[in-house]
Amino acid sequence: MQYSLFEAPRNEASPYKLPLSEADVRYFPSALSQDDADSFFALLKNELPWQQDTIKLFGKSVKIPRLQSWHGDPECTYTYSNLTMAPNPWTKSLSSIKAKCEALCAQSYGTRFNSVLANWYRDGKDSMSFHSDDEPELGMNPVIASVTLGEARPFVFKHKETKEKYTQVLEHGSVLIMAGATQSHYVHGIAKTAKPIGGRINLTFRHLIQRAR
Ligand SMILES: O=C(O)CCC(=O)C(=O)O
Repeated sequence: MQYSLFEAPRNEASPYKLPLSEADVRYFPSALSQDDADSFFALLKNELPWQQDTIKLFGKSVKIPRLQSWHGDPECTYTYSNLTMAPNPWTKSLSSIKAKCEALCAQSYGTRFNSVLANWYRDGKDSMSFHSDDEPELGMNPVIASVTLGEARPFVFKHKETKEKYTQVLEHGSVLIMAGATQSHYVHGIAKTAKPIGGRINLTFRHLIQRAR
């Protein structure tokens, strides 16, 4: 059977493979049921210790345009843009969503996640600038599972050389899995919008490699 972009199968077992060259990105629109997605959104919004971190950009300290919370196994300290984050412990909801993401990854990648970056986009003014998830502690060709709860937002991929862009709207209860050479060839981000929109929680589950000290 053939599906157009807007009729992609909405069942968790059959992801939509994004048409990106030199990348492996799979989108599961309804990975979580509507009820689970609604209750995880309400729970995480209240239970995570959200904070607005400051990063160094061109030598200047700037507040990032969103709130975030880093969680993981005790050894999973993470550094990006000169910001070092010690992990908060797993909560019951985060562990349960992690298990769901691992199940989606089981057949193709067998990835076990040991950490998650939670992002809270309060409204359309909050955003994430273009970047790749290519920190050394993620290793070569990392598998990253990205969960959306709340307001749907366009997620844009931009090829590092051709500058070609591709947009996938990430919906409430969806999971996007980025794998293979995706991070080597693309940057990704979430743009600001002037539209009056609601809040969105994004969870990016990662596997950090522990290096010998
Ligand atoms: O909110 C999103 O979907 C993007 C999150 C992201 O790119 C990241 O945490 O590295």
